[in-house]
This record gives sequence, C-alpha cells and structure tokens, in this order.
Amino acid sequence: MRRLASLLLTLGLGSGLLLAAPLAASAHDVLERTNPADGTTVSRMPASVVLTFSEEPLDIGSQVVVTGPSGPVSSGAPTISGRDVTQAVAPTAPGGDYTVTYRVTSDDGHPVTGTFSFHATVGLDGSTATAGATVHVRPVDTEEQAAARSSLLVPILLTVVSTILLLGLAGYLVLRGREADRRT
Ligand SMILES: [Cu+2]
Repeated sequence: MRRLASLLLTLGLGSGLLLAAPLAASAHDVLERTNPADGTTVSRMPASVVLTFSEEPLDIGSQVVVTGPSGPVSSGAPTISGRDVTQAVAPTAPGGDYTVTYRVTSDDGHPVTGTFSFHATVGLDGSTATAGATVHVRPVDTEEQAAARSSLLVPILLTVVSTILLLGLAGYLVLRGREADRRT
C-alpha cells in the first residue's frame, strides 16, 4: 500500500515537472518580432532585415542568413543595437521568397536559433518575383510541443486513475477480510 502511494506521488510529481519544464526553458531571450514579419508579403525587398528580441542579446557569434531565390544575400555581419539585431541585405537581392535563419547569444549565455520567412514582390535589384508567395507557413514548433505534452498527459492520467482504482479495490478487499475475521 505504501509503495503504491509513493508511486502515485512520483507520478504526480513527474507529470508536474514535465509540464513546468518548458516554462523554465523559455526564461531566456526570445524573438519578439521581425521586420519584415514572419509570413508576410512586402512590396519591396528591404535593405536590411531586423530581428527584435525580448532582451538585449550578447554580441557573441551572432549570425543572420537571409536566403532568397538567388541564394544567400546577407551583406556583412549583423549589428546589435539594444534589442534589435540588424542584418544588411546585398543590393543584388531579387524579388521572391526569403528565408531568414538566425543564431544569437541570449544574455543568459544560451544560443537562440530560429527561422522565419517572407515574400518580397520587388527585389532590391528592381526585379519582380516570377511566382507569387508560395511557402509562408509559420513554424509550428510550439503547437507541436503543446500537442506532444497533452498526448503525454493522457497516458499519465490513465495511469493515475487506474492506480487510484487499484488502491480502492485493495482497500475494499482488506476491509472485507477484516470483517470476515471478526465474524469468525
Ligand atoms: Cu536561456
């Protein structure tokens, strides 16, 4: 009985930790917004791409790669000003779909990486995108993680419920055994 109770406690604590872990992990710098914004279409390719973080990133090993129909068009290293990380774009950048991959160092020392995309109708070189916006799907990382958590929660809850039922059954049998003893 005591073993079952401690198992139940462990399960409860375990599922609690499982749910709390992602909250603790998000305590460092996160990307708040970008310009151009993720999944948007801009009429003209901007001369630079700006990433704004929740806190000022450290100026260590920052990397922002802007890739378009003609390949990478990042020009020079990114500059950090306050919470903004700015990456210049080469004047040869054509119109089309762009993907930006970044890596900065959070002020707690952790690397922060990610990707976002946008569509520029007209390029810095004056060219017009041959096709319309094609891939503008927001990364579903967080939603997938949430789904994974809730799908884990179901078996955990089932285990807890079945453990409680077993405890109840064991308790009932013990009580019935005592009553039978008393009768004899
Ligand atoms: Cu961190």
